[in-house]
Amino acid sequence: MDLPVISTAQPKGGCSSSGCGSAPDALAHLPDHIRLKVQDHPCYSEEAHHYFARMHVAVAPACNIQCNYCNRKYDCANESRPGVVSEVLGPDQAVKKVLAVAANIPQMSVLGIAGPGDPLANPARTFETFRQLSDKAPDIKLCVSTNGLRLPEFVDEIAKHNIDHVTITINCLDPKIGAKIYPWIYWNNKRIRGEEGAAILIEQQQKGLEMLTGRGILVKVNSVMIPGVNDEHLKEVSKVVKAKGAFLHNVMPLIAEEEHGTYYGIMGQPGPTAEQLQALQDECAGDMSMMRHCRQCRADAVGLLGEDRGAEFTMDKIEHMDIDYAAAMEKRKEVRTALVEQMSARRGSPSEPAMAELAPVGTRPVLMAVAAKNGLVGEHFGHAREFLVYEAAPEGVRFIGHRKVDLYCSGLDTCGEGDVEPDSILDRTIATLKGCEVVLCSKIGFEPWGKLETAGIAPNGEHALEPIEEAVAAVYQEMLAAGKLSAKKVVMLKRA
Ligand code: CLF
Ligand code: SF4
Repeated sequence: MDLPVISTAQPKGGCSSSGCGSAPDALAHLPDHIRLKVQDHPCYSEEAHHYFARMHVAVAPACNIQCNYCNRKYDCANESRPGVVSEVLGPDQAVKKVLAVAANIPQMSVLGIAGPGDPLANPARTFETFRQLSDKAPDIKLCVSTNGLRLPEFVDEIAKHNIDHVTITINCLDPKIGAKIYPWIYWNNKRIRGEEGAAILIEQQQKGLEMLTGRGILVKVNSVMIPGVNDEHLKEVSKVVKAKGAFLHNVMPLIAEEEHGTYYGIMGQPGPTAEQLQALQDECAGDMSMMRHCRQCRADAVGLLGEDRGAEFTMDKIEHMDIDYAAAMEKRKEVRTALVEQMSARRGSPSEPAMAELAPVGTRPVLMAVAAKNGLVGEHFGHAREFLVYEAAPEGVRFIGHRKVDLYCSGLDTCGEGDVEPDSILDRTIATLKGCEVVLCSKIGFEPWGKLETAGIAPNGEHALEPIEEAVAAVYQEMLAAGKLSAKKVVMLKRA
């Protein structure tokens, strides 16, 4: 039976995305040369991740340490989630793939090497890939992620290839804690276990961090939050790495399922709940900028964060692509310039009201989930594979994180009608959105609308194609006007 689809509002004006004090220009305080480096890096700038894509090439199979959250069958869990395996490429294949992707996805601004093992445990493969790319595709930013064990040794090489962004995974500063995370490291041709191995790793990581920041290379620190092991300690880590010049701290949740075959998975070590993760990120944020939009992507990811277009660029497809990279670079330049202008136009809208106008001080905050596309409320509820969660409060709108869901609907227009997947998918989505009071999307079907309402989550399609922060701020003000923000709502978050 065809059920009516609840229509959405047409795009409309209003205050800018940064309006209502919602998304202050987080890069505004930076010197120009740093802002230029991060404004189109989807990991280093939260704003940029709505517009610019990254890709990884899996050229680095070996690793020189063992983490208790890692199973070597899978990608490096420091920079990707366990459970997915990448096809390892040689440098020539990797370069071919990067050029093909860059020509086809002009908004792809960054090439990262992040696994499937540790890039600096595979220096020849890693640096040959970077060497060729800095020569053939100088318009692509180069990025590397490492456990840091061999970092001091390769700082010169990193600088030589113009690699301006380095991620070090630092889970602790204390070897006693380190011994609970790293059973061994491989160092000077020997396996070194326990606290002794952890102490060497920590020393190398800190030394590498200081050497990189000393040369003006931007460093992001990733930390895996392991409840009961390093969660309290990560506040100290945040302080120390900031003092040493790290640009950003990314606290990621431990993912440990028994089926991944990792030590923590088998031992039943729990990961943090969404509430625990947010609380720790907020505590660390007092000291430095926090990354909250990490998708723990795989070592061969392609596309915007949260999407994976890898299947379009398998080696057999690339073999048949004829790439004119000089022409592609022209096109890339046009597209990327237009995107930067679009971002800056949205930030500078004259309609931006003062922060204090969003709601009277003391008004309770509200969590809202957004089915997003390109920085807009642009996705149908049933087509969303993830929802971005924002908190609206009197002082503005801030991004909190994302929650992954299964695809509810595969139809192009029906969005939850006709070809509806089993109710269980919708029930799981609703459970995942627990704590959110509103879900914003471009379109939603009658059935999910009713179920969301019953679960106490108000569906809202009235702000379709508006910039996200603007839409969230508008809904918050509508709730205020309707008297819905006076009562205290107890928000319980569950792990997404
Ligand atoms: Fe890749 Fe990492 Fe560079 Fe980004 S990913 S090497 S800094 S280009 Fe980004 Fe992916 Fe999170 Fe990494 S979302 S896992 S932080
Ligand atoms: Fe696994 Fe990465 Fe740790 Fe190496 S550094 S053991 S690949 S998670």
